[in-house]
Amino acid sequence: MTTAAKTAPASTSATGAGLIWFENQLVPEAEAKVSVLTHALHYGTSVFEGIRAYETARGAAVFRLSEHSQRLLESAKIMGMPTELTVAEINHAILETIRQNQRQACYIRPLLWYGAESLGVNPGRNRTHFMVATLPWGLYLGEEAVKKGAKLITSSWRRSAGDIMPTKAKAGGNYINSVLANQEARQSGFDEALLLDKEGFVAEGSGENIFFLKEGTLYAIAHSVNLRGITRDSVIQIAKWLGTPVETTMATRDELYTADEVFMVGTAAEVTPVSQIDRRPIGSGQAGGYSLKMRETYLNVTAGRVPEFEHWLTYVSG
Ligand code: PPE
Repeated sequence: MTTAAKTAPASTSATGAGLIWFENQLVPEAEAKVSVLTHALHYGTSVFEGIRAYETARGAAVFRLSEHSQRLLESAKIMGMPTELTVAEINHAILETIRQNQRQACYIRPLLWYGAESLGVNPGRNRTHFMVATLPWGLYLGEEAVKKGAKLITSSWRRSAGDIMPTKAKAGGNYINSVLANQEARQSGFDEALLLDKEGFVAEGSGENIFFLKEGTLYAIAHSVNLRGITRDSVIQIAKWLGTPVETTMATRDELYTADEVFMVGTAAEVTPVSQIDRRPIGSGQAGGYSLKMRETYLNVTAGRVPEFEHWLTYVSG
């Protein structure tokens, strides 16, 4: 891989992405272009990751970098999408993109996609392309949701079933389900959608895994059609370290209504308390004390302030 960077001030792009790793070199966002006949644009045949880098006392650090790169390759494997890329090469591209854009904290979006070599559903003749963008993203669900708790509404869209879509793959096409659910929730005045699976059990948010607290035990929604979230895994480990009993469980929506606290987790959402579901207050109807403590602890972990979890950080400057 080469890293022949062309210089471009971040301000030249609308998204603020600045330099983008495109195939195997860094180019200004305006030059990172694809054909309108790109297979992924027509059929959603892409796989992606969402990763965050945080500012620490030792400079920028990527949170759980290799786990994300590994999941990107697993998503490609599920899709039968050929790639020669290794975890080390993906890590390298990500770290180099952060370095060349001189980011302290950012959201990182790697993507593998089928190109414009051929149109038609059969992807047999399409090549797999690779890019990494770094974006200056702040709070995913807004300041108010973080402080006061997010308002959720059960979506009229069910989470795709595992025999209809490969829900463990972070595949572009899967996200039509999330986009529809999120759009419906937002247009109805809520912060986020709660998606049930086709049996009516709680699956996840449009881009977050769900936890609830009841009588001192923290419950993680069991793996079924939800994404195998890396934040979910981090929160389980942090909760155990805090001495909280943790269980995984299936849950119906009414179990969430009567929980003491509910919160959502994800790379973008980090830890976001939930104050209301389907217009019913959760607990006190405010952001819960445990949820806020978990948010604070998670942000301390990502900032490198908790030695027990420092192994989750990859420092950009090495
Ligand atoms: N469920 C879904 C459907 C999902 O998209 C995410 C991440 C999660 C759970 C949490 O997974 P993890 O990030 O590994 O803890 N959602 C990403 C996409 C957000 C977006 O708008 O794009 C994210 O948080 O980066």
